[in-house]
Amino acid sequence: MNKTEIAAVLTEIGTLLELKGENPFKIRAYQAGARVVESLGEDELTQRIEAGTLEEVKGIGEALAQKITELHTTGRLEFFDKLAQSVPAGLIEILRIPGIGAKKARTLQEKLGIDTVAKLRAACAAGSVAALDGFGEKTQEKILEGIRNREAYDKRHLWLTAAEAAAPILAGLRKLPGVKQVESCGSLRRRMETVGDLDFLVAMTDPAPIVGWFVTQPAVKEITARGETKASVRLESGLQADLRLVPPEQFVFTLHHLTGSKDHNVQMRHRAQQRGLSMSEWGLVPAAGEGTAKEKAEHLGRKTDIRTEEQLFRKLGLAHIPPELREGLGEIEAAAEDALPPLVEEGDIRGVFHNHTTASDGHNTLEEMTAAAQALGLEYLGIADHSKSSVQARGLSEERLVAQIAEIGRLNATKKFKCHVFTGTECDILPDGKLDFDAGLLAQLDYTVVSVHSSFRQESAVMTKRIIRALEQPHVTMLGHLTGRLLLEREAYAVEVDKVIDAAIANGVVIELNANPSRLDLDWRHWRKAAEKGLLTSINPDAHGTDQLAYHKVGVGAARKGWLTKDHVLNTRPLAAMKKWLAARRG
Ligand code: DGT
Ligand code: CA
Ligand code: CA
Ligand code: ZN
Repeated sequence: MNKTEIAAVLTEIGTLLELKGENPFKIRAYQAGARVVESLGEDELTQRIEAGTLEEVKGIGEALAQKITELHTTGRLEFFDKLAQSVPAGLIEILRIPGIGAKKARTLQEKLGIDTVAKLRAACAAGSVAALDGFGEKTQEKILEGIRNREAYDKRHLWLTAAEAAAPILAGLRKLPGVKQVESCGSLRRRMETVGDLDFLVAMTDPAPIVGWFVTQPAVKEITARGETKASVRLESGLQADLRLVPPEQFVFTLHHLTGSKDHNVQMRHRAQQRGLSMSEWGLVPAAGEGTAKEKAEHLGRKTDIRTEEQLFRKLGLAHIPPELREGLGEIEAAAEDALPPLVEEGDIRGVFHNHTTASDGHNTLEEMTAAAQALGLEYLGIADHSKSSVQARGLSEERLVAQIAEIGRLNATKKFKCHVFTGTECDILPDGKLDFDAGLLAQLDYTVVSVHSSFRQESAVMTKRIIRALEQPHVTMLGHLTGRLLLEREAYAVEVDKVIDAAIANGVVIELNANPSRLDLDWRHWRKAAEKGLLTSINPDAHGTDQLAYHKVGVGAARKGWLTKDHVLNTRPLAAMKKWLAARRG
């Protein structure tokens, strides 16, 4: 962590201690410590930590020095994590509302029993906050406004929504005169499932016209900050966007820094330090010698021979780490051993399973879907309309499914499309783990996806048994959206994911990576381990219309975050191999 981050943690420790009514001297020690750290030079801090002379600084005792060192080197502090856990999460959230410090938060809790933002909003609406000593009407109004703003600003956005908002801005920036390189960094570049804000980076020779162009884009609703080489705006959707402008020779360093993640950056800086280097958004410079990292970088300036991220990683003895893997989850260790996997790519996808038509709740007919899949260059399209128990989705009865199998057979026979259509179903897993269709019918299909669409509130053990029972039935090819989560809308249902993964492997069942941008289920965080155990996935768009077939590209991003290679993904197989695989699976 850098000094600003460390100071912020120390300040927060002070606030949490105050909230808990701890000894005022202790509280003040942290608050003062934060100010001292902030006043140190970044390099001085690093040097003192390395030399063990932090305690010589006035205002930093032994305990504080230890904590600062832990934060600086590991980016974490156990003491802080435990302290934060001991305070109700709602109270910590309340503290983040402007105008509420520890003292006010304690009063609210003691007098009105308020320990969540929701309770605080209700109390403000009822006027009981204004009636408290030391609050009043004005404070109450300010708190309400703070809550409303936080709700708007805190909202995260689906990756695809953010990517679509970024695309025209990226394209526009690339066309401006004097612009050398443009990239969107941050969580968008790392393909996180949700994005907090956009981070644009531009290498240029003249900043003025670029900032001017950025803040006057049609999608911009409000300019929140504007400087010579940076600007921040809020777009109509509520999404915020930052712009940073740097000289061309600095681009690669800022690109890496702004791509993150924070954890990855902390580990990279640590690796640089071990090599006597200081790594920052300014450059990669020798740690020794006079001057700040920024000054040194400017001094070295154009003499640096590092122009690409490849070269930057190589300088630290690392293979190139794709942005998707930069989460501080072992990618640096793997890159050091040249053991990063060759990640699956969009172009590897040969066809897509789990798609709906107007027969159930899709918006397009079988032929429209097939034409669209072909236009995307896909060799095959797997249809999987809902089964009869999903009444709200117009699930197919046995008769209608049999008719659809015949219809698909006729379509394939006409050879009207080069794209082959596989027959399938998205068959409900009933609350007891039985399937909505019997084995005889499933045996007539090319493939079967089984999914949970009801009784979401079952206890975890019941849900887990239910799903595993379904996986043990004959003719089950894939498990659909394992956890049922809808990003930013609905939590996953309670289920023991690891047990389900083991059961899928044991039964030769594929677990889908549902590529709908609101699902991305199973989550990327599970895939590395699951694939190592031998689990196979299929990246399924779950398209309910022709415009959603390309969702598989969003899924590829999540698969890459999960360290998956082409071999881990079933639908990278060409048509002939796919037919063979499905036939063998059917037995
Ligand atoms: P988001 O926007 O919440 O979805 O996530 P990010 O990763 O895009 O985070 P953001 O926009 O706050 O910052 C972009 C990147 O810049 C972040 O991934 C790492 C780097 N960065 C920003 N602030 C800090 C910081 O205080 N310390 C460190 N080490 N890196 C930072
Ligand atoms: Ca961001
Ligand atoms: Ca940002
Ligand atoms: Zn479904």
